[in-house]
Amino acid sequence: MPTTPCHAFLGLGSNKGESERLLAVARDRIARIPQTTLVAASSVYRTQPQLYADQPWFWNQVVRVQTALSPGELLAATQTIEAELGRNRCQEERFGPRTMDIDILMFGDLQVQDEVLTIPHPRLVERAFMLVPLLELEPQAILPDGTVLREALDHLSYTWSNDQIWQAN
Ligand code: PH2
Ligand code: MG
Ligand code: MG
Repeated sequence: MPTTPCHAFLGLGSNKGESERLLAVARDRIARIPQTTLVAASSVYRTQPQLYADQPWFWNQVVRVQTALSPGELLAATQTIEAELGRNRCQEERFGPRTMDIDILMFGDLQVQDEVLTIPHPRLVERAFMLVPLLELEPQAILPDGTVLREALDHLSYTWSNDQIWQAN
């Protein structure tokens, strides 16, 4: 059965190594994923670390891709890129510093929940560092369950100035 290409949003994050260059390399590799086109990229944001505060600030960005891959295939491709950019999951702390994290934030209107993948990203609505760049690309973004992402962002306690994002939790 032919698959209709889907728009997906990927969240990129780095706070270890040459993060700005690593973001550029990641975008380049994403653009080369088979059956996938990189359609747009948000600005790059400097963001206060969340979940585990005692680590360097992150560089975050969201990109929009059009892909004919399945969510699982797209995940495999992004995990390959993470590994090529020096990520070693066995040696890192959960939520701690990493050279490159690529998360599938949304995948068309799909909802996925299995052992390896949850779509939309389970912490998307709580994280200004994902919502601000995503809304830059798609101001009217709505989750499959009807959540209006602009409203989700309005409920967070965060500050954003000069492309720097602080969040109070
Ligand atoms: N990623 C995490 C944990 N905390 N904080 C910011 N600001 N940006 C991130 O990308 C990030 C984080 C785990 O993936
Ligand atoms: Mg991840
Ligand atoms: Mg992440």
